[in-house]
Amino acid sequence: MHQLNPSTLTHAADDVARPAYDRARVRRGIVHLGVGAFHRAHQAVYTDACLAAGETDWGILGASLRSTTTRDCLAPQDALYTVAVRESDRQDLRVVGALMDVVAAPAQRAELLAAMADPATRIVSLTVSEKGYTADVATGDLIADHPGVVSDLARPDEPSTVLGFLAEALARRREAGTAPFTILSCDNLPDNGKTLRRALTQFAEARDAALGRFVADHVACPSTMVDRIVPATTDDDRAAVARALGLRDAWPVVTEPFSQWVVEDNFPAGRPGWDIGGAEFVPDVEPYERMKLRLLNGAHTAIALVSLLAGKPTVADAMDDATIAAFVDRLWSEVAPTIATSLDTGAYIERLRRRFRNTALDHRVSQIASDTSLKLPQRIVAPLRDLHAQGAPHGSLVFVLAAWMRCCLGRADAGTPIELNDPALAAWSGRPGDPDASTSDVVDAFLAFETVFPQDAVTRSLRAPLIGALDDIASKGVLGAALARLAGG
Ligand code: CS2
Repeated sequence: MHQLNPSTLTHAADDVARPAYDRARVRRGIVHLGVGAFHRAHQAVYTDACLAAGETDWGILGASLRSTTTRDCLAPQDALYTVAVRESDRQDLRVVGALMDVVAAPAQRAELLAAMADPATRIVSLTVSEKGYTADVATGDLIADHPGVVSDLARPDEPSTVLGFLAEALARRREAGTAPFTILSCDNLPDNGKTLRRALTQFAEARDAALGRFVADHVACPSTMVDRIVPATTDDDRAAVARALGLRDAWPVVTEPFSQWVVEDNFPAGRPGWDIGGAEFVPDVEPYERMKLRLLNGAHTAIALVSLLAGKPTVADAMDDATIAAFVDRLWSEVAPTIATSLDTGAYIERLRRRFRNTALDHRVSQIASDTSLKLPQRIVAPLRDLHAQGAPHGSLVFVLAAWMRCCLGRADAGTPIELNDPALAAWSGRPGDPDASTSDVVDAFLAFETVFPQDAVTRSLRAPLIGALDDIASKGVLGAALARLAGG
């Protein structure tokens, strides 16, 4: 079987959608940092629609900041790849051409910086996950003692962090009299544009006061809400895509039919007409972002933690369990009142139920559980604090925090080990390690973890309910404890 590339594309199965535009005429206008599956199933697809509609200025250079895998897989394919859209038994394939090339820093650091400094680049977009911002996710404050930040401030022309690359490229543009690029954060952070802007300004100021002012005065960081469920690609996916495509694709991406992108329209250097592909441009993203972070991502985190303890491997498996499904319903009904009333949360939740039950996606709960300590503040703790302030019920959110603590202790209900991929948790020195520690000691230790919990009276008020929930999970198992709570009203 041939490998997918521009010259073999004619051998692809007839029903596969493919770039109907001349890729040779497309110039690079976007550099994307963090060229993982999510970017390729989301922003690149919207950009592909613009290119198909005749735009030629917005080709994407994708960059991985650490791994070389995406570059190595996509280089022989001239950066072409397949998006497989799945629901029930249906799979629709589309070959996307918007990605022009992929580089992998640090080996190609000079090339990446040159592309970012090039006046043709007018947007730098990011999907680098919560930890890529080297900032406190709740406040946007730079983590000044982060080893990557310290090293990038000491050697600004050899950056390794996202902020280091952005600051160095902006410094070069400023020096050359080139207008700055717009920076578009596409990660699930609250106020992602503002959070990025705050951390970047602080980083630039620490590097050089004039650069700090330049960022503060001239760099636009619009906020966005991005949404599409994109599980990590597996070898089975590769094989299934190859069978249907008629070509080998080293790294296809698999996703659901649903896709949403709400973007704050603030692009002083210009932008593609992403609305052609279905994006919505609005003056204020905040209500959409809050609805998505709290209802979709919050439920995802809840499902992931409960399911790790209960031994359910995927989101669809979890939703098939009556107790977990009822627990998620309870969580949604508690959290919905914290969302602006102008949005139809009922319809949104109804659609989430369907999306989460998509059995054609192998969405592993372990994937969602990665970096949980950086996800809890905006997904669980923030709505909990809003509900607490209103005196409204928030027991399901407390239960999620107890389930997280139980997962951190390292054993599922069946006694099997749970390994969380969470570097911020691993780096935290206060993590309880004594197997004989009492529940109250365990809860006290976690409540002192400042990455997750603001150190104040609201956090202290969680102590007793958390001890109750954690004891309950230990004695009844997570599903038994959840069921008892659901029955208790
Ligand atoms: C998930 C998200 O892994 C996670 O934390 O909650 O990746 C989620 O699938 C996307 O935000 C959906 O748009």
